[in-house]
Amino acid sequence: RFLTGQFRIGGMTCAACVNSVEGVLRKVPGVKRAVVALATSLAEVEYDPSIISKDEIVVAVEDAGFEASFLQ
Ligand code: 9UX
Repeated sequence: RFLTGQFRIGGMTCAACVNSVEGVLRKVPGVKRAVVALATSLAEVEYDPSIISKDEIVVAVEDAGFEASFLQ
């Protein structure tokens, strides 16, 4: 049973940032799918809430040097 969360990502200034945020997210245990859009600063993350919480996803992005907040 997966959930899909939308996150606002801050601090992405070039296309390589998108790749690095996606790479971080896809390596997080419990994340099944992550798509990041530079133009909108949005990330859509499909995750297993029995393995990881939305707050832990936020922390993983922030540990990589970006800002993140859960939208819905
Ligand atoms: Mo671009 Mo982002 O030169 O972390 S990769 S600004």
